[in-house]
Amino acid sequence: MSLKKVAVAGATGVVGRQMLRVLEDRNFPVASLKLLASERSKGKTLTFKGEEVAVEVLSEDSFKGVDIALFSAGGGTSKKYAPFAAKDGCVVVDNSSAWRMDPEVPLVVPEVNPGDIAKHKGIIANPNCSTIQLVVVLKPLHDAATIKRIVVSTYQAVSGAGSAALAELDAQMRDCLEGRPVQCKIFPHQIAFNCIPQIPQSGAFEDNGYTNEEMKMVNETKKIMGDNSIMVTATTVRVPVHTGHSECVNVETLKKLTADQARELLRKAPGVVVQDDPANQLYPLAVNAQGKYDTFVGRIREDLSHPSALEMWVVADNLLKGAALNAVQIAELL
Ligand code: 25A
Ligand code: L14
Repeated sequence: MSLKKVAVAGATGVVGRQMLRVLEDRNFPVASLKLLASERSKGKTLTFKGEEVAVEVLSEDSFKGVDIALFSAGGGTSKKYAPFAAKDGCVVVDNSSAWRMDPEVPLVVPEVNPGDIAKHKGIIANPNCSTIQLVVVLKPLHDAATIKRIVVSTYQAVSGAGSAALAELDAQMRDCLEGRPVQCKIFPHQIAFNCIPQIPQSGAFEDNGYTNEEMKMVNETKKIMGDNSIMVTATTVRVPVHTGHSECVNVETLKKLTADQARELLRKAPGVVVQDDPANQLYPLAVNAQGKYDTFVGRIREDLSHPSALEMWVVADNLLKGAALNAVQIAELL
């Protein structure tokens, strides 16, 4: 691989910081690194490979001479600045939802549809965190037995909502334990010691009663798997976990798969680790997935109520496989 000039937009955010860690950890061939964020981060520095790098304010001219830009600064920022980067010959890997359903933009999970990268015109979209860990596990089952319908419920960590949200969870935990009233600024309700069936935390609901996050899982799953006939229904829930999204997944297949057959297929699947030994209380846990690159699956069993369906529990680090790692893997393929 030749050395690349890399920029990270949103470098000071929770995902941006993980992007730097992953670039470093995987020894990405970085010729130079530009860190971009909003006015608020002006004057900050971040460390990359032991060196301090100053954060610059993102502008239309930030991408001249840059080969690859990883964006994670929210949808509005991507919508506005990614086209300037693409125009300057830079390839953008965008972690926001801004471009994902654009028919001109590939939506890529390297274990599932790496070939779609070739169709890019300057912007490649990184899927939603909950969708990525779902499709990594479901792709081998789809190839073997054709998935007809997916019913998924998520238990999503607070870090998905950014650094201010993490600070709110911690403050509310302290307030609850010390008997003070909690304050809600980011989330519409108390998140400490609670579950909130609304993601994102503002402007979430669509006319059909689903949230944006739920509809992202429906639409992105079909696009990544390249199969519009797969039926998907989702309920997405915020839980008071720092990092690591968990999912309860029910999959109905055309051809029946036994639990043993599914485990066998998943043991061979790239990026997947089967943790399924109920006798020893072994199953995936968010606290164990945190900091890991793999997607973990367990509690695999045949659905009692259906002749050809499976139940399973899927967990991954939402900041790594759900965001920063997947983006860096796409950059590696580029
Ligand atoms: O819902 P969306 O739009 O899809 O957004 C998804 C995520 O993007 C971030 C935020 O994640 C959110 O969860 N984000 C979006 N809009 C934002 C906004 N107006 C926003 N963050 C701040 N302000 P995050 O908190 O992990 O931040 C991700 C990175 O995005 C950079 N960023 C935001 N707007 C930008 C931008 N970069 C360029 N141009 C813009 N217009 C952001 O840089 C961060 O790198 P930053 O300099 O704005 O934030 C640096 C530090 O500021 C602290 N912080 C976060 N939120 C707040 C805050 N401080 C005060 N008030 C806040 N509300 C954090 O410590 C952060 O590290
Ligand atoms: O579409 O947990 O990538 O708040 C990622 C973070 C959706 C919301 C996306 C969260 C967002 C999600």
